[in-house]
Amino acid sequence: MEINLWQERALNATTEPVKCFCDPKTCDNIGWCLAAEQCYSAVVVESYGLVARAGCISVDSPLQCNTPASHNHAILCCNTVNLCNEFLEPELIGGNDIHFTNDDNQSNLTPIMMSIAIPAATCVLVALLLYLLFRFYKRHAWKAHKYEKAVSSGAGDTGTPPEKPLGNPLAVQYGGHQADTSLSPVTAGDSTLQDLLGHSYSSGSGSGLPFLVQRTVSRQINLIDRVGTGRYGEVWKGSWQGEMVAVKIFSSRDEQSWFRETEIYNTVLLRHENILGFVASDMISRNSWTQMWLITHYHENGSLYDFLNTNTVNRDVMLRFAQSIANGLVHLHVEITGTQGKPAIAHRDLKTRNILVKRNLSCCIGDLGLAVTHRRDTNHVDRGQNTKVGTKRYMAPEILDDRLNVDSFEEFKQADVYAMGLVFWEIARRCQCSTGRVVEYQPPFFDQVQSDPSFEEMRKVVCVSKVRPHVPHYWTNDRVLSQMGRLMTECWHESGSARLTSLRVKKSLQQIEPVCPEVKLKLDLI
Ligand code: C9U
Repeated sequence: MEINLWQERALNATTEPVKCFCDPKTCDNIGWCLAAEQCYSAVVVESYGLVARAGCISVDSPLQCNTPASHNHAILCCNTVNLCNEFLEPELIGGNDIHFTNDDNQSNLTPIMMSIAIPAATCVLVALLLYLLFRFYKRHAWKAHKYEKAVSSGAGDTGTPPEKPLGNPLAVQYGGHQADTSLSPVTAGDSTLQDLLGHSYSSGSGSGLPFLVQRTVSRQINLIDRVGTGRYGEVWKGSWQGEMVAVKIFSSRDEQSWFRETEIYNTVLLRHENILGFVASDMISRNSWTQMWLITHYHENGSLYDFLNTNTVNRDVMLRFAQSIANGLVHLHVEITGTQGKPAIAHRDLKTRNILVKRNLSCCIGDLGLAVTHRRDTNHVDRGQNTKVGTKRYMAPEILDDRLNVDSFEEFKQADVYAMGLVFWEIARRCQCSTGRVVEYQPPFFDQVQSDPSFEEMRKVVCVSKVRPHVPHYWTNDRVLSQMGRLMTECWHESGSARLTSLRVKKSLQQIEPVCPEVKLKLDLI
């Protein structure tokens, strides 16, 4: 006769102490225990969840059989047959929604895992926070270091920059609100920019004011109108103590240009009527980002590009523009020795957008963010750290086909003269002169390449097809226009060494007779 498990257990119950099913943890993984009296099965609510317990009851057990089911534990006991508690299922009061689990390993793991996971996650978070703080600090410290280098390398500095920004940088407000300068240690008093710049000029510093004065001035500026925006950032018309200034706020992608321009203006004495007049340079921290400002004289006529787009010119204005640009370029290109001297500078991004038209209708050259300097005694070409390249449309053939020797300063100057030739062409197209004809403004190679041409596009046009801007035949009908036409062709010669030098261009332009010399005299007085 076959007997089943229950019958076997029932038989055992009469002869031996009852054998109870026991959860492995309590019974060292044996799975059973021998009870003098009772087996139990219980559900207990622990802090980490519900656990099922099973085993043998003794007098000193924390669980006893006669306790009624409650909301935090329930127990059922038996002693009828061996392992009688295996399938007992006690229920908590109101515990229908509570999941009954028998997985002791899992329930024991939960608190262990939590005790590891929470501190680990906290550590990771703290580490991440420290890393971000470190990066933020490093970035600012690095910028500040470069700023100090760029700004304070000029002689005549009145001190080292303080640890905290002077004044309240956040108080420089957009839209014409007055900046809070109450904390500024350097007061500009009733001085005009002219007074301040005149003093710094004679004190032998670079082109700018002493470092702390630059900061003070920049933080007293009200930004009035945005007059330009582009990849470089923004240009604002601003006012300082009632005087107009131009503020270029560099985009973060172009911060190298700000460093370079700040460095050049602060180390080189660059006061010249045909170079955009420098006022101050500043780095302003706002929350988590930094604004880089370059403050210059303001010219209400805007850039030569703006001017030619909306105006035509007569022969005298054309000549005036060309002569002043050549004068500015000569001043950059020449090295002057002595205490008031300057290194030779090549611009590397000459174009109508970087030339400003002054009220007296002469021009001045701005944007020295790419400039390279050269000193004859050491024959050292200093290209700065800027990885930016010039404007492709204005690049000389030797740049486009990568032949330019970057250790040769002469070649940088020749590339500037090529760009100046293109600028002359843009101006001459807008001169009716005595021909009775004038054409709309167009940039160089407008008929060859798209807007924002690629390097390769320009190379094909300028180096492979050897195209140059068209010099119209009707220009030969005018004495000044035809001379201008000849001059520009000599600026954009294929071979850099065959081009005129900027000094030669300047002298050639001086030899062209103005149509109305008295107008020139009047304009010179403005
Ligand atoms: C965008 C080219 N640019 C112009 C100026 C500057 N870049 C600049 C360069 N370095 C430092 C500071 C500024 C600049 N602009 C002016 N004046 C100005 C006046 C009117 C306009 C533009 C510029 N208009 C643009 C077209 N719409 C009407 C107004 N002065 C000095 C430098």
